[in-house]
Amino acid sequence: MVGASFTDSERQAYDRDGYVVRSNVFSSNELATITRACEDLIADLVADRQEARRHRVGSYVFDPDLTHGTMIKWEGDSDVVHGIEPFAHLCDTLNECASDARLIDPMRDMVPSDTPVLFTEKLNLKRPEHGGANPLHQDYPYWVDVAEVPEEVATAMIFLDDSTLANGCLHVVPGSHQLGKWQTRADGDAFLANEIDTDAYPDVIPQPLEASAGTVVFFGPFLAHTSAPNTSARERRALLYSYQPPGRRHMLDVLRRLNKS
Ligand SMILES: O=C(O)CCC(=O)C(=O)O
Repeated sequence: MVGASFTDSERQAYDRDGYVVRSNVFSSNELATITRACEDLIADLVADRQEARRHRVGSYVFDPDLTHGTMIKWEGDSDVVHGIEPFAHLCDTLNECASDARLIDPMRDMVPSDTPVLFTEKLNLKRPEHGGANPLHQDYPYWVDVAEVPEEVATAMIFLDDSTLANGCLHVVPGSHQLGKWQTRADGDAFLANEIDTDAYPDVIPQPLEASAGTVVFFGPFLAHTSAPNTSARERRALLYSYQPPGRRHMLDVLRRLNKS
């Protein structure tokens, strides 16, 4: 499969469940190249960190690296990186990956444009025995006031490693997108207010979505999803490319504005 739009059954799955899973999209050789680029980028960013300015917001610890135009997320107070966002402007290999037909073709079925472009990119590391949880959330609330039309942003998540229950695989709530925006938390700061208020949904049990390396999961902004900490000795790295129609601001524009203020 070179690129390939959604098949009829994938389209039905996307409408019904809010996500589509494609296995074996990237070969092990491709993953090796991409993973090397990720690790080199992280090593460079961390080596360059002169003055860490960490802010605990919601369930995350953010460190805005305005020189490079990325947000470094740390695992609490440790020196372990949870992830970075955005990154495409920092690495040719990872930027080229974003325009791969295997991501763009399905995106045409998820984003109202024949030429979807990036809104943001996340590299989530979930390191062995350190990688923290991603609380139950929809992407939509995080993007309100950031994306120009947050309901028109969709994501392709590439698994760089086999992801299992032990190393913190993604969990999803099939069909959750059909309810629109879910009730969010009101017991913390403005960032915590993006997370789903799980007390309001006591019967909801997210389903594990174990995936082999090279799998891509495509999902929209209203899919409720979460992942557990990595308690294993194995890496669980993933790239999340989020797309929108062209002509709208990118996350980098938001960070650059922060830099000026
Ligand atoms: O990496 C994961 O398991 C979850 C990623 C996610 O939901 C996010 O970064 O918004």
